[in-house]
Amino acid sequence: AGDVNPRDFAAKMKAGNKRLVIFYGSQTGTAEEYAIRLAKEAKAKFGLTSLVCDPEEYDFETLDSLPEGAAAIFVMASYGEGEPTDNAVTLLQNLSEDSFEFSQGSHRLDNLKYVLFGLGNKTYEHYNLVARQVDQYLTGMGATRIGERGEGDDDKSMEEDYLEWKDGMWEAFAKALGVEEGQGGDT
Ligand code: FMN
Repeated sequence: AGDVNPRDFAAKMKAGNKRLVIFYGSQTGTAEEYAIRLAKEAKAKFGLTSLVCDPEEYDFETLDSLPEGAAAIFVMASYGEGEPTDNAVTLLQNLSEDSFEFSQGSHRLDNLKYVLFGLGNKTYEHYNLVARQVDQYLTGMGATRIGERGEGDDDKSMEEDYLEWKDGMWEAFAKALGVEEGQGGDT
């Protein structure tokens, strides 16, 4: 007993009693910082602890078997021609393949609830494309997004965009998970 596959985030969540898993697609650390902030807010507001994950270090076939009452958060930056960050290439590949298989009925994510915040820059042609793709893939496999998809613009207003998005998201989150504010811990 106690042997948890280090690449199995769902098993780690169960072992650590965590109801949130937060993945960040990040090249220079901004998305990772927002991932950590979301984890801290979930703890402060609802007393929920999170597993914050570099997607490169995990496998995704357990995305449909999170613990009861759990949710996933994706914080995804876009690069190049709307490409994923290096650490999110495999995640995007997995999601797009599954999404394709789903169209033939093989892989469903009906039980998955997810929150999504994208990081981009409006001076690029493919603004926030990775977050939009993740949204499309997950929804296509039957997953349910919690609240609106957030999109931050690093050219002008990343922080404002985040602040404008997060309160409505947490409200929707509380409803979706059946938790209440004020159950927070000491952070
Ligand atoms: N944002 C977009 O929305 N679309 C892009 O195609 C895009 N390409 C980028 C290419 C480069 C070389 C750089 C530096 C930024 C690009 N961005 C693009 C903006 C980044 O997504 C944004 O700065 C983000 O905050 C970076 O997050 P990170 O620090 O977690 O890597």
